[in-house]
Amino acid sequence: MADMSLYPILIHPDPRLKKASAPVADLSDELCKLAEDMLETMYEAPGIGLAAPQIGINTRLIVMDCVKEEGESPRPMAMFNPQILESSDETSVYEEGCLSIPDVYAEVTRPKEVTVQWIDPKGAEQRETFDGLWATCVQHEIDHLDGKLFIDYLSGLKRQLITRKMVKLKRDRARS
Ligand code: K2U
Ligand code: ZN
Repeated sequence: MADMSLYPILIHPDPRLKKASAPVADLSDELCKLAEDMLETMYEAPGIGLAAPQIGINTRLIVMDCVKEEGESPRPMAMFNPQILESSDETSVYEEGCLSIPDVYAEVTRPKEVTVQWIDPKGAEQRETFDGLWATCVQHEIDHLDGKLFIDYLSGLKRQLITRKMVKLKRDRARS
């Protein structure tokens, strides 16, 4: 395998997680290599999604692989400039987590189905409608590109408690 590199994942609170990311102007080999490294970082975490801002790169690139059933072949996806074209009125609730907010889980309500358009690593424009965990994940990742975290959907009090917990976690990690 070409030499892959793992990236450290930023932990909330971090200003880079709140910044809106810039669209990709031109696809390049290094951006495709970045997508490969992000998939490697995601699988190692482990996670089912990862957005470039989470590794401190504010560009509009997300990776996903929500295949969870053992034995099913994985479906690694890299999406440049993903855009939600349509969202269902019907919603679904999922207990979400975030690799940038470790060990915190909370219910988030989102549209059940979304139609997404993006550019793939070959530079081709793709469009697909997602439902289930894929729909939840792609919305969670696109939020990251807009500097939005799943805790932003919670009450101010809950968000404050979680942020304080993360500040303490970062302090303890810095000490160890
Ligand atoms: O973006 C991220 O931080 C990775 C997220 C993606 C995600 C969050 C909520 C719901 C679906 C996807 C996760 O931390 S990946 C870990 C995970 C694994 C299985 C199910 C939910 C979350
Ligand atoms: Zn996240």
